[in-house]
Amino acid sequence: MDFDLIIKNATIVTASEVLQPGLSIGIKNGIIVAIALFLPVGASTKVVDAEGAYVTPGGVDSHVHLHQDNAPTGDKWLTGSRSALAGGTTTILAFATQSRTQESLFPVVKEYHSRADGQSYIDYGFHLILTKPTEKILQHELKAMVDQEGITSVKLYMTYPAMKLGDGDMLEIMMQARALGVTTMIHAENSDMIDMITSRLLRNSRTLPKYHAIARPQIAESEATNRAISLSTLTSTPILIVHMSSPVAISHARKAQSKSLLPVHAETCPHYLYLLSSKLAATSVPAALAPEPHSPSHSPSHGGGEEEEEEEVEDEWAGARHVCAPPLRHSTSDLQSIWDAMLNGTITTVSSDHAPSLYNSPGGKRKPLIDAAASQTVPTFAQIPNGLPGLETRLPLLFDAATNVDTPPSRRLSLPKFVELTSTNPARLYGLSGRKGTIAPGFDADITIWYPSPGHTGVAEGGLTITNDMLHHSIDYTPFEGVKVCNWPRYTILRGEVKWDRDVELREGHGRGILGSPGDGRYLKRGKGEVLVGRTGQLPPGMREGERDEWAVWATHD
Ligand code: DUC
Ligand code: ZN
Ligand code: ZN
Repeated sequence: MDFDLIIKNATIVTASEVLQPGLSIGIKNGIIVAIALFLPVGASTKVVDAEGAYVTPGGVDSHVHLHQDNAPTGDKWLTGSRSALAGGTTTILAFATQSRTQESLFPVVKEYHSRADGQSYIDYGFHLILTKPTEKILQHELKAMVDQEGITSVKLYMTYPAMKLGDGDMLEIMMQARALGVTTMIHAENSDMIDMITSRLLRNSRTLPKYHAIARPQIAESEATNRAISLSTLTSTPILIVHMSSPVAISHARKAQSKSLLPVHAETCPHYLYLLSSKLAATSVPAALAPEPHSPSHSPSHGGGEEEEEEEVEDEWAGARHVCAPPLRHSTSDLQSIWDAMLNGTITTVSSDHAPSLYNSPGGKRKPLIDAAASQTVPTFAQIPNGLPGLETRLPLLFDAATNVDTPPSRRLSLPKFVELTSTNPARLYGLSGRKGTIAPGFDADITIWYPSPGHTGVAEGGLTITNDMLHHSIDYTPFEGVKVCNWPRYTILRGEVKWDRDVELREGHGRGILGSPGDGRYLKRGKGEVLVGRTGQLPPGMREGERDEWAVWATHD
């Protein structure tokens, strides 16, 4: 048998180890079939020489919003998946959302398939956002989603009028999710706290983007996280709390994990590791991003240091570009607590939560300004669409933490930890074990290759500075503009084929470096996630043995 592709001289990184340098990976029909010190090159075998490079599993980004109702949709499947590919990611899980008027999930999923069909450069799957869990959905359709569609995860919102669920609905969904082995993701923020603060801020003319962070304080995240954990404890349902940003909220997850009452998983995102809420107070933008009637005035930017001065224009709405929920937090010690939680194992997965809006567009982050001008009202932070772009920058930012010698120890990931958080764990948590998330025989040959030595990689000595120009999404900014990283994937390989080569020039219509095409990505029917089942037969804390029979009536029967 000739291999289709051999990656030779590889230093393979898995979630458990960095393997000895010099191994070859043999790939046939898109699958890794052999790993050995020597593999024979056949007449038709292509060879990639990974001498000096780290070879990691393709990224799995398990929290992405593309072409979604009820969410910013600045990127659709084509541009979003292209951007992911260029950043080393080979699998994305995006959301299909039920609207409150839809009583059945089948048309929802059909619609979202039609949006993604033939558009994705990389493999993909869906989570379902449940906004109206009817009896029919809970008793029949969720199971059909698992069996027929391979959709084995749901997201529940504790905030936002169009999506928010009460505790009763959450409990009913959790009971069913436990029975079906469905992974339950939760957006945990207390909506009443947010609404109360927001209306009082607005009444007092605190309307600028910077008030967004004040309106969504850490206690709103912490209360909802604690409540979600209580609901999951009562129902013995494992949960996964998404986009965690606050130390106190994380401490609730850690406490639940360490008492091992039941599995509570936690996700964070690069923006909660790197960016502070002071970004929301920005009052100028680079001239190139200036909204129309403004004219350039003054002031150099202070992005990265030695680069030439870039003209900026005043724009009191500039901070809107950093509006996301939960919001960016206040202090470097907040950021450090997220790093600590990754390093001590509380946080088990890092996604991008790519949910972008254009800045400079009527439907985007400046929408409140544009609407207000038309209606002669005051624009407010509460009208800014939430969410940031981040699909393409997720892996380079975290790979930097794993390989940059200048990274302080408190923010240093090991290479196996990098792989675990960005690929292996998300694959396992969402039912892709055995196919995605590691480099081993039998797995899809989804592989990212990083050449760290200067001169070997296309990455300039000393690293590179992230700019929006170099990215492949369709968004007019990146929140990481000016951030330096020491490396970037040179190759991204999807099921055995090189689909991204950083050194390749622009292909008309695709963007620089892109070798793949929309439609290369396959829909993934997923199995059940390895979130572990909750306690079986163990009473929730505080219940007495004498109550066991009664507990069994509601906890184990329909
Ligand atoms: N929740 C998300 O999951 N993403 C973007 C914004 C939000 O509120
Ligand atoms: Zn969310
Ligand atoms: Zn999200």
